[in-house]
Amino acid sequence: MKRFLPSMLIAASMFTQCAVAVDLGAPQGEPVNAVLTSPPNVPPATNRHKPAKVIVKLEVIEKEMPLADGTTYTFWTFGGTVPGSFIRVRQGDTVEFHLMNNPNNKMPHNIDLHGVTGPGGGAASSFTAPGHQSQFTFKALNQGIYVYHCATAPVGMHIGNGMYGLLLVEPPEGLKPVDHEYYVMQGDFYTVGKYREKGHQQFDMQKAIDEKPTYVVFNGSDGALTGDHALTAKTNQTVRLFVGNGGPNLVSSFHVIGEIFDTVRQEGGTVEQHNVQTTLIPAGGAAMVEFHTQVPGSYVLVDHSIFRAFNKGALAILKVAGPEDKSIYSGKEVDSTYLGDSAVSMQPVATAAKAAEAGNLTIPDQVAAGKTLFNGTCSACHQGSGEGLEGVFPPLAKSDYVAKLSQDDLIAIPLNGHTGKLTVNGKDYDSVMPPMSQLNDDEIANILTFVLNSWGNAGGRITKEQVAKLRANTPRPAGAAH
Ligand code: HEC
Ligand SMILES: [Cu+2]
Repeated sequence: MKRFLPSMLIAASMFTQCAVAVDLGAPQGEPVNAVLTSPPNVPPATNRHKPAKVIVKLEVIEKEMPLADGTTYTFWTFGGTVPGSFIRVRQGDTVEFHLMNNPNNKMPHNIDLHGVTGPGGGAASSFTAPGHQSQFTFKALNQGIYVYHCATAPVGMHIGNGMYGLLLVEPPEGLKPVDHEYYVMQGDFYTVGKYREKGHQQFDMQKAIDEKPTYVVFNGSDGALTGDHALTAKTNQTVRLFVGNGGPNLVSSFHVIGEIFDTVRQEGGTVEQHNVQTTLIPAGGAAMVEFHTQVPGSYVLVDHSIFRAFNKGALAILKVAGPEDKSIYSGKEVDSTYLGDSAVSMQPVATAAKAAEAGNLTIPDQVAAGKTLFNGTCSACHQGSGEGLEGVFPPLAKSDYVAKLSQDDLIAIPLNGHTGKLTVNGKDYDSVMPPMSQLNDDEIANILTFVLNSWGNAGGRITKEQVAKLRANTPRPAGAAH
């Protein structure tokens, strides 16, 4: 065995040598137009066995899109999406690249493709003013999964506004066929307003320089891959994720809760690593991960720097459908601990935000939005039914304690927390409710309006102005968020 190992190592290193930069010769046959796809879709395999000339046409579009429900942002995009269009070629292909800068855009842009061998990865040859286009050609010498991004000054701002995507250079023999391929890319965003603050948000340069993102998300927005937009698969299938990290600042500790990666091509390289729980994806890097699905249910994709998942948006869902396999897992859907409010549609929150902006927010709007938010935050303790847990978490349903409180004292509970004795419906509680001041003014207003109008409580309404006033006039306990 001892004598056998070194020869295995030599064989492995010979293999990797064959797999690095190679010129497979001149393109053959008719030029091919590359199929570009929007995330989370991946173009089909090239299924080619000879190098070709591949034409890629990518348009830069500056556009307003949602960053969260009720929150918009002016993204700068490659192909109209964040991340940008997925590009798939084969090792040895000669790529004729056309970059168009939409005439309605305000900024010049260019592209640096990490799969290009040449100064700037194409950046210098692709600098393009609005209403113009540029063209350059490169040969894809190395296989792998590569990030591309804009590299126009200020580079951080262009990347921070969503200008990145993935380029797959298939090995000459192609990738092993799988049942599903998906395109997932993490990015950090910096806004003047707080996380989930409603309305149009501006880029915050100082937060970006300080590397203190407001949002860390997959595929360009909070909830881009949750609810109705979740990724899907069936049991007994193989899933391959192309996972990129656009940054601009953060490194991703990419993890799928409840799955183990059978195979990871770490950093997008050629060496395969097996049986991985969490893979590190650098800013400006990518990985290919593969796993086999056995047990049905919801699998949560996260950046395991976990506050980013639950408080900044870095959370996506893969729904696996199929029959239970009790020999592998006893059953029961992933609980709300891991899903939070992403298990439900956030549409009511967006509806309420729109109504508030238009100046016609109704109590039913607030109740619907508040219910959604309650289920992601308060329900962990007070339960979805509002009944609480006897002796531990007091009920909010028909609470005689809530009924006695002034509106300001009620607002103060989620805003500043509560400690010490209180009696609800004849039962004593002496515990701690942590301040939930990371919630915005409108979120607290909507949650409390929902509580007041649910489960037999007396009704009433809390406005975001009331919450804002109390926030300004009362101190947060030490350690609480703003
Ligand atoms: C981590 C668990 C936890 C979470 C989450 C939580 N609470 Fe509480 N809540 C408590 C506890 C414990 C008390 C009692 C505190 C005490 O004994 O001083 C309490 C008390 C209350 C009370 C007053 C008592 C009553 O039942 O009428 C209200 C109102 C309330 N919480 C509202 C909320 C709202 C709204 C949210 C969500 C924004 C929330 N809580 C989230 C644990 C929690
Ligand atoms: Cu740009």
